[in-house]
Amino acid sequence: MKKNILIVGACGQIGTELTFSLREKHGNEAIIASDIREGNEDLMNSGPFELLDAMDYNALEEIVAYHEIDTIYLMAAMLSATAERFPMRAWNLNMDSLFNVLKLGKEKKVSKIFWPSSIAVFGPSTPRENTPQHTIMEPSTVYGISKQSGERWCEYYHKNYQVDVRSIRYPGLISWKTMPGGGTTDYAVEIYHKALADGTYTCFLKEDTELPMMFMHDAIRATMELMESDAENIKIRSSYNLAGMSFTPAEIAATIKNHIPEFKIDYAPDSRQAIADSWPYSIDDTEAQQHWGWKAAFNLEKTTEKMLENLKK
Ligand code: AKB
Repeated sequence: MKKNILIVGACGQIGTELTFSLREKHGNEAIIASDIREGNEDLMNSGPFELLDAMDYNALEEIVAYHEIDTIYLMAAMLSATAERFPMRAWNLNMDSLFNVLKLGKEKKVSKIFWPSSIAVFGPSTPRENTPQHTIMEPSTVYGISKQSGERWCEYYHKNYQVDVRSIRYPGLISWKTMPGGGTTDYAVEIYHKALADGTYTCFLKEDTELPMMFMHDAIRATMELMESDAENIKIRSSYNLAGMSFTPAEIAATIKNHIPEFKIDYAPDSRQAIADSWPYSIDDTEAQQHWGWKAAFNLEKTTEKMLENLKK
């Protein structure tokens, strides 16, 4: 029986930590990491790795057959800020890679798929406080449009072809092992690096821009819990709202100051401000709690403590 897991986009911010966590749980050899380029030394040395362009269906199909893959986590994507600069490239990457894995699901070449969505599926007309699971969704970014379309396709493949695809709308993710790249929420990682290296940070969002965020440890746990849940618990096949914490740049700066009193922040908002202004302040994740028992563990204070502690090392 096939039992191995393939992570596509394993060298990115989420992929790296997901690879380590799945390897810890299932053993190194059962988790095949893949990406368009090689990752950091720890990742490359911890188990099997394949160079793979997620848009190349034949290469993907070959790896799935060769490694006897049962489950795919598709983590490759172009994020919000970069996608605004390269709209068609973002659309092609984000959609083609999803269609490739959904096709493998439809043809029963894999039995389970994880695909990440984002709070970017919401737009300026969405209620911004405690944004519900089902609400107005008129995303105004290329990334958001691709994620919203992806959600509709996931639900469609589940309903019409019984593909077991599961998804989470990730908020901004905060991690210390791998840097994010090309997102609007990236400031919430950069700020810790700069606070430790220089004692100052110039933020590309305004001080009062509140956004939903989550510590990576919680995000990985949520992803694994969702994937381990019995299929009958997964009642939403588009994507689940998921909440961790919400804060502004001024609030994260204040928690850093508790550890580094001389830390200074200033603000120089750029084009990412408009993207942030179109997203929710906070998320209602009642369905994730009720359907598969989700509960976040990290607040801003705990996140800051862990980030500074690990980055110092
Ligand atoms: C981004 O900022 O683009 C991502 C996201 C919220 O999906 N971190």
